[in-house]
Amino acid sequence: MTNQDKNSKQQQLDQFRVNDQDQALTTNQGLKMAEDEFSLKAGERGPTLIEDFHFREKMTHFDHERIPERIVHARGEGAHGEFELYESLEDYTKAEFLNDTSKKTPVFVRFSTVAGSRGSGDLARDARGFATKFYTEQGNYDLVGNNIPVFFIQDAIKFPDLVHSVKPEPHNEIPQAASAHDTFWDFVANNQESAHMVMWTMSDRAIPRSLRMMEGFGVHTFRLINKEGKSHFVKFHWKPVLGTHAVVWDEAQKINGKNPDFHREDLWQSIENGDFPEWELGLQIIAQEDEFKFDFDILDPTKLWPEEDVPVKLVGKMTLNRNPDNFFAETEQVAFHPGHLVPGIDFTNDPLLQGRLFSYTDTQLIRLGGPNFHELPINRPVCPFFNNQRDGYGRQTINVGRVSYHKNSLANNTPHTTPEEEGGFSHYEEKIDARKVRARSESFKDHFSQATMFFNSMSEVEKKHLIDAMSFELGKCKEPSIREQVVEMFSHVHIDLAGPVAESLGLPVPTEKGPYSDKKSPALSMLNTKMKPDTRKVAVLTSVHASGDVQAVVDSLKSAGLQVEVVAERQGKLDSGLEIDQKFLTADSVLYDAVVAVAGPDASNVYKKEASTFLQEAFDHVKPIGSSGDGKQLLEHLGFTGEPGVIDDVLSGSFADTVAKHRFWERELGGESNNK
Ligand code: HDE
Repeated sequence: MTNQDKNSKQQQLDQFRVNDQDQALTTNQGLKMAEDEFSLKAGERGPTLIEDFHFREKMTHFDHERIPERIVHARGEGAHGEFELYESLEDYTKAEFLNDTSKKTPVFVRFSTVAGSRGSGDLARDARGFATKFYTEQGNYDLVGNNIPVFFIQDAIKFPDLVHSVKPEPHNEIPQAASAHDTFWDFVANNQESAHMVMWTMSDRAIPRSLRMMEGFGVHTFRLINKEGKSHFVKFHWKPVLGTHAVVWDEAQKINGKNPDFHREDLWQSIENGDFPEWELGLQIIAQEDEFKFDFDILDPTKLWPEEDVPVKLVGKMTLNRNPDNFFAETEQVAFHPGHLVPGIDFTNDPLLQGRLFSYTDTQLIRLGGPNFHELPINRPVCPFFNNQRDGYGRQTINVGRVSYHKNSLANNTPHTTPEEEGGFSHYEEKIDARKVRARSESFKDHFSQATMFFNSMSEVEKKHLIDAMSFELGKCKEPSIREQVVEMFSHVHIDLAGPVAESLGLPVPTEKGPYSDKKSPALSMLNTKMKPDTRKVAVLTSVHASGDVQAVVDSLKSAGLQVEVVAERQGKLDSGLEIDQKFLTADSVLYDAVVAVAGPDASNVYKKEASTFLQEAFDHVKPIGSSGDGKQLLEHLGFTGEPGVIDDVLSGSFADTVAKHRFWERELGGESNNK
């Protein structure tokens, strides 16, 4: 890629990228060293000498390599990309990156789980962070969102309580990256504003198939401000081009063991393969004068705006097309802040958002060690920045001159402010006439209606998964009173949820608290998402010496846009000369979207045993299953033939269409629920 093809952020980062290959090893002072394997000693068998500056520098640097992990969202992965706008939004906002369709804005995105530590597994049942830094020519704009459109609490002052409850319990630091424990559910039952978000975290949304297949939400209501100073309320959405898909819970738990980097690797590999992840940016807009036209308060972060009532307008597309060069320098040091704004976007009085505006800078000060984190390459704006801030740990800018104050005459009163009409940021002048109180608005007090709407909007299988998830989580709680309180609480959401959960816990079914709202929002069901086969991963099972045209199967699946791995008893090559990608020992059905059996009765006993286990598990996880040639006999033997999503001959017809359907839930619903 020539320098001109690179966007402004990549050109800027190039100045900091260093390639050590073929270079002489030096100390940090640039001194070439003749030896790097032996410390300086008094005699070959004697003590190490303190004058060994090379040893001391190397060891000291190593000792200081770690910084505190993020208190929440510690485990994450990032990627670079670009954002393109479909149409000018100047009627709503003066933000230039949302006005000019000819501009591509560089972005850096970091995805994360919330509760687990940096080294925890990717498939924890949890919300996912979805934070985007737009490097605009007017400064950095950060959209620091989640894959769930609502939040557990309504006021930021409760965030430390929420996080203390969900993090591993303080006496024994158990469990890691899981909400299935007493303190979390104690918090839920005693802070019932969490009801709606808990519905989402107990749903399949909390165990995504891929980071590329999940939605993103800004959560809070923000404002868009146009050139005339007119304000509209807005909610931000990211809609994945591949649709929104999840794995099933049994699979999630197994993936965490088989490949705890499942999401991280999937993101990395897709970008390396050129299958660039894409999302469309969506806006829901409410006119200023319609603020009070809804049956919920639009400033309440535990409420969403049903898409059927306030449509999502798709306004642009983000493509992630480059992996970081260095995880620490980029993904670990990136510092997001919902208060990083550009003119044309502003806050509302959502009390959760207001508190976040304090927390994010504060946390970077401890995490990144001082106030100069904006100078780190990943955090630098692509536009110039000047002010009178000076000094502090790790300062890199060499500010010349003697003036570092405003107002001044010695530097002609510069750096100068910029009037609003010329692009200077100025806050939206909202009229406030209020008493100073510690209180919550009456309009925030309905905690259950939208939780009920979420439940009503789920398909039968999604409802079953919700019931199973709550039964699992509460089943892991040790205190009987917590189980009882939660079941009682969710009887306010729906008896069809609380009832089966109570039964599975062996508790009396609570009394019905209806009438329950019958409102539905079909957009909330993941069954109404896009179904595409692209980049879905298929395991082709075969045996080293077996007959069967594995090559033809691989070619046909690949030509349909699927990713294919050949799995056999050992690595190396098949008799036909085809490369084997995985052996049964290193592969597992939970790591694939679909499975195709090719070898038949002439295959080895190892194949027959391993392939049967593989296929059985894929079948239980209601995945598409196929065969080719003699492989059909194995499916017959397992009793799968004729079942939904099971295709005898993947070479005739399009197996990709079957894979696109993701799962065949009717197979699951035909069986018995674990609760019975
Ligand atoms: Fe965060 N959150 N948060 N949060 N959050 C952090 O900032 C906080 C909330 C979100 O990839 C921290 O740099 C408070 C909602 C993401 O680097 C911290 C409150 C949403 C990330 C913090 C919230 C988020 C964070 C920890 C309640 C969705 C990861 C490290 C008022 C809209 C960003 C850091 C990354 C990270 C505070 C609630 C999203 C401590 C006080 C709601 C995606 O500052």
